[in-house]
Amino acid sequence: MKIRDIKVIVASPGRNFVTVKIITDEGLYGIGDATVNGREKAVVAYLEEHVIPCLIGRDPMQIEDIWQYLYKGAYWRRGPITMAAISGIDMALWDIKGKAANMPLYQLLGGASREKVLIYQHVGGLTIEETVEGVVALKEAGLEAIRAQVSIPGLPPIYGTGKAKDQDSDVFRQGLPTEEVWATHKYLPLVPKLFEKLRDTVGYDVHLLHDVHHRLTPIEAARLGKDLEPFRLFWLEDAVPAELQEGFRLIRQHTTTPLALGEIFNTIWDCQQLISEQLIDYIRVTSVHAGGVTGLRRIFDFASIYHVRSACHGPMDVSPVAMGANVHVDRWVPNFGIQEYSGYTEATHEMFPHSWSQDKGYLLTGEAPGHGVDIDEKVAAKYPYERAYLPVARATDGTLWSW
Ligand code: GCO
Ligand code: MG
Repeated sequence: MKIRDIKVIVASPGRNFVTVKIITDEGLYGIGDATVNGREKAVVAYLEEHVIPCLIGRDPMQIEDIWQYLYKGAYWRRGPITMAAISGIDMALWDIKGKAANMPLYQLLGGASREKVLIYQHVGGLTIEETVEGVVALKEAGLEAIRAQVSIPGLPPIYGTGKAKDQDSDVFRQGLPTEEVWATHKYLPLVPKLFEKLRDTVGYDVHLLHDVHHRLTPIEAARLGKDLEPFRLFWLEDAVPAELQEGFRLIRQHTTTPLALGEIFNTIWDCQQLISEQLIDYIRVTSVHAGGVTGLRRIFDFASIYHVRSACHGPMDVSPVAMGANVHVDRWVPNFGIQEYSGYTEATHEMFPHSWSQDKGYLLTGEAPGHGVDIDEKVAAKYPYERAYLPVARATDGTLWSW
C-alpha cells in the first residue's frame, strides 16, 4: 500500500479545525486532527509546504518510521506547530491501519482495559450560586465528574466562567483577541468558598475539578491547594505555567490536592521531570498536540511507572477526530485517569460523523475500524475558516498575564 494523496481541510463549524486526510492507492483513507487553536494556518502551511511532499509514495503501515522521520528528520524538533502536524499524520495512519486490519484502534493498541471512559464536563458561573446550580444540573443529568469555575465579583467575566464562555463560539469570532481582567488576590479566597458551597450542596459522591489556567505562582498555588484540601478535589489543573518544571516541587511540598497539567505539552520532554519526580498526578497531553496516538502511548507508558494517570485534554477546539483517537487510547491505557469532554456544536457533529458516543458520564468507543471518525467534506465546505483568537488576560493595572 502507498500514500497517494494527502489533503488538508480547514473548516469552522463552531471552531476552526484543521483536518488531514491521507488517501492510499488502494482506496483506504484515514483522518487526523492537526488543529492549534488560534494558530491554525501555521499548521496548514507546515503540512502543505514541508510534510506532505515527503510522504507521497510511502508505505502508510510504517507509522513509527514516519513519526521518527518527521520528528528527527526535520532537524527542528518539538513545538506546537510541528507536533500538531505530526499528530494529524500519525492519527490518520493509525486510522488506515485499523481499517486495513478491520479492527478498532483500541484493539490494535492491545485491547480494552475498560468498557467505558469516564469523562468530566464544565460548569462556569458569574456567581457561586450560578455555578452551584450548573453543577447540580449536570449531576442530575448523570455526570460523575464536573469542572467548576466562577467569575471574580466586581470584575468582568473571565474565560471559562459566565455563560460557559469556552462553549460559546461567538467569543472566539471577534477577529482579534478580547482582553480580560485578572486579580489574583480576589481569586484566591473565592475558589475555596465555591467548593465549600459545592460540597455542602452535592456532597462527596461526585468528582469536582478546577482549572486555574496557569495564572498563579508556585507559592500561591500551594496556598490554594492547601485551602481546597477539605473539599477533596479530583484535581487542581494548570495552577502555574510549567516551563519551569521544578517549580512544581514547591506546590507539592505543601498540599495533598492532586495536580493536573500538560494540555499545552507537545512531547515527553515537556513533562519528563514532572512525571519522574512525581510532581503531578494527571498528565493532560492529548492526541492532537502531543504526537498523535504514537506520542500519547509513549508518554502514558512512561507516566505509568510513576503512578501518574492519563487525562487527555478535550475542549471544543480538540476536534471530534482527536476525541476519537483519545477515547480509543483511554479505553486501552492501563493508567487511565479521566477524559475531558466539552461537547461540540451540532454542525461539528454533522461535519465529523463518529462512532464514539456519550452515555451520561462516559464515552464509548464504538466498534468501527480505526478511530471511527470520518469527515463530511460537503458539510465542511459550508463552514469556511474565520480568523479567531482566544482572549488575552491583563492584571487590573494592565500587566499582561498568563491565563
Ligand atoms: C481546558 C482548557 C481549554 C483551553 C483551550 C485553549 O482545560 O479545557 O484549559 O479551555 O483553554 O483548549 O485552546
Ligand atoms: Mg485547562
